[in-house]
Amino acid sequence: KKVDLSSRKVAIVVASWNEEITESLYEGAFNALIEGGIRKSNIIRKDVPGSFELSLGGLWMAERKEIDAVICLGCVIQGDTPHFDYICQAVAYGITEAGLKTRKPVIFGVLTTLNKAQALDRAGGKFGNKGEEAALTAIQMLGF
Ligand code: RBF
Repeated sequence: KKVDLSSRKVAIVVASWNEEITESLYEGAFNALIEGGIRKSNIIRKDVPGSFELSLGGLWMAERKEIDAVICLGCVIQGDTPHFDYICQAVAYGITEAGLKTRKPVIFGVLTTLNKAQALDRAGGKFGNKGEEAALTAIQMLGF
């Protein structure tokens, strides 16, 4: 049974770091939301500089009364990021906290890969599109 999501509003917060990859994640997420019955006019995009800022950007969007779910998209590449573990841990924790604080689904759509090739494989490549998966997760949670 399909839930009616036509009046639900979803925010997508996109990190600009590794933009080529996060744009693909965004496309995947956007298309999956439309496919799932979310209206184009009910999808609100916001950009933040890097994945680290997804925590606060995601929280700000989740705090908005009209927003029902938030999808956070980013890409942290280990080879380029000496403090990879800190950023990944911080954003995982921050996104968890944003969801629990606001009692809304705040979805973790952050790629954490060893290199760019692995990221491309997961952003519309041979392992699918994790942005799309994040959107399907949001849709499932909206139907909870
Ligand atoms: N942000 C990302 O989303 N992905 C990255 O791979 C990434 N690498 C970074 C590497 C360094 C050395 C620094 C200083 C920042 C990096 N950031 C990355 C940005 C980070 O998420 C955040 O925007 C900045 O640290 C400012 O808070």
